[in-house]
Amino acid sequence: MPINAHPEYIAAEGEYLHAKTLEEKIEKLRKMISYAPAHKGGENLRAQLRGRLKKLLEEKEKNKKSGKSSRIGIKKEDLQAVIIGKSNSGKSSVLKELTNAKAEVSHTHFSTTSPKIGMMNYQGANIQIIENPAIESEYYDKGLTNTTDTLIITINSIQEIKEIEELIKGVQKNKIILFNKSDLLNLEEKRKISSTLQSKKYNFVLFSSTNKEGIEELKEKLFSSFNKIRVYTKEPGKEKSKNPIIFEPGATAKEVAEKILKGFSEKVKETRIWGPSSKFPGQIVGLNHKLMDLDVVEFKTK
Ligand SMILES: Nc1nc2c(ncn2[C@@H]2O[C@H](COP(=O)(O)OP(=O)(O)OP(=O)(O)O)[C@@H](O)[C@H]2O)c(=O)[nH]1
Ligand SMILES: [Mg+2]
Repeated sequence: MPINAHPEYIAAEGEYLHAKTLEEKIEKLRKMISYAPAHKGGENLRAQLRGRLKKLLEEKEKNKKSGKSSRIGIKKEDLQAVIIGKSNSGKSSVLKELTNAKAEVSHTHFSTTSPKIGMMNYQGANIQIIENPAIESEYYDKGLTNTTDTLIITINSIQEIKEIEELIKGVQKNKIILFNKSDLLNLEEKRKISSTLQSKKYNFVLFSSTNKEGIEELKEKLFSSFNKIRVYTKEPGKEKSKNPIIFEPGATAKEVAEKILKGFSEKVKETRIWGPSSKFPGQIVGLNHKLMDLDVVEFKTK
C-alpha cells in the first residue's frame, strides 16, 4: 500500500484482489489508477498499475479473438438456437416457454449468469435452445453466439435491435427478432411495431411469455430458419415413424435408405412415398427421388 493512499484507493485495491473475472479486475484496476497518489512519489506505482492494466487488456483482447468456441463445453445438437438480448428482456421466460429448462425468471437485472440449456420438440424434431446471459454483461458468451445456427434476439423496444446488432457485428447467422412482452402493448402499438419491423424486412415475432401470444409462430419460424426437411419413414403395413429424421433440402430417398438401413441401400426393392413430394399417396419412386419436408418414405427390402 502506498504512503498517503486515498481511502478509495485502498477500497479498490481490496476489491481488485478479490475480483473473480477479468472484466472485474480491469474495472477495479482502473479505479485504483484513478485514486493513486498524484504526487511525485506515486509515479512508480502508477506506472506499475498501468503496466498491469495493459496486460489485462491484452488478455481480454486475446479472449475476444478466440471467441470461436464457447467458454463452457456445451455439446451442440444438430439444430440449435441461442437466445440473446439485453438484461431483463425476458430471455429466461422465453426459454421456459419453449423448453423444459429450469431457468430463473426474475425482475432483477443480470439474474442469469451462465448459459441455460433446454430442449424443444417441434413436430418430432429436437431443437436445442440456449439462453445466453445478458449481452451487455461479463457473463455473455460470445462463442455461443458465433457457433449457433439461429439467434433469437429478444427485445422490448425497437431501438434495442440497433444496439444488439452493433454488438454482434459480422455474425452471419439466421436471426429471429422476438419482440417480447407484447401483452403490455395495445393493438395500435402492436400494429405500429409490426409495420416498422416488416418494412425493415426483419424475420420477427410479437411474443408474450405471459399470455403465450406468438408461441406457435415462433416455433414454426424457428424450425424453418434451420432450412432442413423432416422425413418420416415407415415399414410396409405399419404406421409412420413417431419422429422424423432431419435432412438437408433436396435429400434423396437413397440418403434416407442409407441412414435407416445403415449403409445397405442396395437392399431396397421398392420405395413408396406419401406427402408433399408425391403425385399421389403411396407413389412408387426411384431411389434418386428428391424428398420434401414432411414426406413419408417406405422401403421394401429384398
Ligand atoms: N409483462 C410481461 N413481463 C414479462 C414477459 N416476459 C418476461 N417478463 C418479466 O420480465 C422480467 C425479466 O424476465 P427474465 O426472463 O428473467 O429476463 P432475462 O432476459 O432472462 O433477464 P436476465 O437473465 O436477468 O438478463 C421478469 O420480471 C419477467 O416476469 C412478458 O411476456 N410479459
Ligand atoms: Mg435470464
